[in-house]
Amino acid sequence: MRRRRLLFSLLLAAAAGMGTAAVPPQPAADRDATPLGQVIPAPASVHSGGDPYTIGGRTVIRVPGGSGEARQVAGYLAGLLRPATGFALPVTAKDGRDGIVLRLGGRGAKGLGEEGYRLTSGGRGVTISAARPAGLFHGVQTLRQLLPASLETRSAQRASWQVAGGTIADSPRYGYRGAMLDVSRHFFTVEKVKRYIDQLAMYKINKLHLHLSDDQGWRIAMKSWPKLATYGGSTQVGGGPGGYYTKEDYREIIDYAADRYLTVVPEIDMPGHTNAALASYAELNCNGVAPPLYTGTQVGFSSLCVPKDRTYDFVDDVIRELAAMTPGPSIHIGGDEAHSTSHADYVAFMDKVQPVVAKYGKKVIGWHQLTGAHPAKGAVAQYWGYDATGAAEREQVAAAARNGTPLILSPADRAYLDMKYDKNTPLGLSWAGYVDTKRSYDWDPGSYLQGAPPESILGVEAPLWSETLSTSAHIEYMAFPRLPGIAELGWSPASTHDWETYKVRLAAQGPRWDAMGIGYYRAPEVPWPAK
Ligand code: NGO
Repeated sequence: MRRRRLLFSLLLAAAAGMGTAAVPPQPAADRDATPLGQVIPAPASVHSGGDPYTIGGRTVIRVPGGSGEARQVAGYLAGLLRPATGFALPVTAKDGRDGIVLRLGGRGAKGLGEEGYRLTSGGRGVTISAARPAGLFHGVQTLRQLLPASLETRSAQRASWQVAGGTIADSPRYGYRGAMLDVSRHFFTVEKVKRYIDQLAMYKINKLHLHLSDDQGWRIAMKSWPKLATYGGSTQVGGGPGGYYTKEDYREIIDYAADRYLTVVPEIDMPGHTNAALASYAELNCNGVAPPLYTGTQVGFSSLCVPKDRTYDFVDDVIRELAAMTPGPSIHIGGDEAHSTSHADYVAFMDKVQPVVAKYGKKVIGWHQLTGAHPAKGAVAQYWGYDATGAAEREQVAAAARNGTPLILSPADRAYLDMKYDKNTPLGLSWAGYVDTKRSYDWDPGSYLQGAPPESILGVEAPLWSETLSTSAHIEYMAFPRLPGIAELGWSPASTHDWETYKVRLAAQGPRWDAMGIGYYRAPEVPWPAK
């Protein structure tokens, strides 16, 4: 009898051991539900209380009424939850109060706007309500962060999939919350861009600005000027093979972004930063001679030939083709660092080019140097100055804002993700100084640019220039942990702004990034949990 019992317990122990191998023990941090509101960006309003909801094997995802877009968000949510939980989580159009409910429209959605949502969690389930599918999607990102970090592991995990009880009502401070990727200095494949889009969507970024052309490479196929991509895109910084997006590739990026509620803003930088185009077509040069391709990192040496008519055939063709393949409302025409273009030529060029963008049904965005010309009605300027930017230049931008040119803020010593964190950062640049994680977060877009009315600020954008970056690992090391801070400045009300509490929420993202394979920089000013 005793022997049999011993055998039985030995067998049990062996089985438990096997179980441990297949399903790792639950990490300590996973045992308590994440406090409601412990997410990035900070929600506009949080009321904690009541029972938590635990996602289990019988949980269903409900899309009452089941509009196509809401169903798609439900499918996305199921895709996030199934691998790590191991639950079936069927999506159903049947209404009910239990499980996870994604509810579009109705009373619960009042006052939430285009992107807002309300998340209510209690013993029987979690309901996300929104007026528009984008709101449901953002609510899903909040729900995701309320679940244990091991959710991000792509294989079954043992954890308590608990969502704290209470209500979040949330909508963004700004409509423009962007991230820019420079795919010109180094080319990034469609897969790499998609990976970044997934990361941006987690933090409710809603614009992906693609810097598609520069001295070192032209990255988008143009039927009317084919050599731009095939020749102008054939190299990159350091001399590698470069690359470009076919129209199908570009479409794929746009669709992938749209499924995550990001709009693509394509940029063709003009009249400077154009060596790749000038090298591809001799006729674009004032002297009729094509310069060689360029693989260095200097700026300000190239210019389209402003007096030449052929230049405007080129601009018209490029904008026409780009507008036709871009569903978003805006085209970015660059306009920065035109050091090889006289001021008079710069103004003349912008006077001719902005109407072309309008002719093809798009709105102009330009770097803030555009405010030194005549910004067209409806044009938007993107401010990328920094603390050392002169008062006259700042005032020129502020005056334009007062005169009706809205602004996107990307101060280089705050929002540029390519600036080194400190002197030891192995990647990145430092012309605007070092930008540590606190500095990157600790400013207010509403009052940042003196003299610019708060209502002229459309939002913020975090540019990532790629002179020194060529892999996804490089992108992620520079973007994390700074990107979530810029995302929060774009989304959260100013009243939530507080470094001391933000850094705690930021630290809680670390294990999530570990689970996702994001090699982030462990900024010393953030209290990361031990690995
Ligand atoms: C500047 C410059 C870019 C560089 C970047 C590097 C702008 C708008 N123009 O920003 O060409 O790549 O700095 O930080």
